[in-house]
Amino acid sequence: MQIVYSTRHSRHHPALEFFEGELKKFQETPERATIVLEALTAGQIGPVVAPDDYGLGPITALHSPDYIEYLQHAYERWVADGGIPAGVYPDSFPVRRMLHRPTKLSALAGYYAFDLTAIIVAGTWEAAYDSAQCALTAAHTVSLEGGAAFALCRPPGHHAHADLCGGYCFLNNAAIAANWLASTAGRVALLDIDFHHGNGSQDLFYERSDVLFVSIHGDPDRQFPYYLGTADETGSGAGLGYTVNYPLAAGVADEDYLQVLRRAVGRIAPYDPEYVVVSLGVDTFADDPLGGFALTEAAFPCIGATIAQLNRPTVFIMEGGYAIEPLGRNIAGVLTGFQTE
Ligand code: Q9C
Ligand code: ZN
Repeated sequence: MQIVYSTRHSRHHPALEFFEGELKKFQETPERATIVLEALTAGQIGPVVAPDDYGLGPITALHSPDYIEYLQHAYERWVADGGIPAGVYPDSFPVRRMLHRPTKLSALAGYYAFDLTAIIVAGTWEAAYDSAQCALTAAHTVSLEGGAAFALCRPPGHHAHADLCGGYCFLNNAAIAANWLASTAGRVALLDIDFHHGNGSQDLFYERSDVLFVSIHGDPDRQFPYYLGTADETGSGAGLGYTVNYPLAAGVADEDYLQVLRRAVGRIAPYDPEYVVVSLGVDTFADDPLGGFALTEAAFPCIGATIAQLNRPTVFIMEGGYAIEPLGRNIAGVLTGFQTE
């Protein structure tokens, strides 16, 4: 299958993030993408191509123009305002009834974010833009040729809302691809198997029936993103019944996880989607520093094979996975399992 990769991801490289009460090394590193690229190349998964440029249209179809304008210029304005060169960090958040949109950059940063991990550096916009273009290129290929493609997206996307960054995400690559496919197809299924709930994707499609959102993730009562992702969130309005969440307790291992995945796939099949988009995070792996499940390496090919049973044109979008050394093997495992099914 085609692999879409842009070298410009490396322009997004914040040094530090606030983690469990301390400033720690930023975990969503450029190395993540290069290690996956190496594993996919070594495993001969398919040809590697650079993304085509679909412009801003498919991005602003989901993200608000003021948010996009903010992302494009935040860093230069921050530095001009006397901010530290390390990156744009929010200082406050407009929670609940606090609604004013301020001009001071550290406050505007909080206005457009829901946590402290979506740090904007000089090259963040270019990296996020290309990440979205990788997703669109993979979607376009699959719409022309069928089969499957893998977008090696970095930064990831599934936590990003229409006008909110967070969880290392700026532009919602999977949602942008799903929305683009849905504009010509009647039905698209977005299956999110990152360890964390895809809060941004859920919110973007919550009132729509043309994109079925199905997510398996750590129970948000204990796990990031905490404030969304419970089983009783099922969509609203025209979208009622088109959001399906499977929150799981910590410690879930291969057999139990695969059983839930089969149930999720069984939920997608009768929807009869023309395309499947997969938010592919492998932070479900036992040793992941940000995950809480107990999946072994052997689970990942089974995950790919289970998704293949839908037998639909499928776009894989890279999301999380922070155990660096096994990251490439685990992504390659899913794609190989899918291909050999
Ligand atoms: N102590 C993705 O996998 N920090 N994002 C959680 C928990 C944010 C993960 C802190 C984790 C975001 C795409
Ligand atoms: Zn994740």
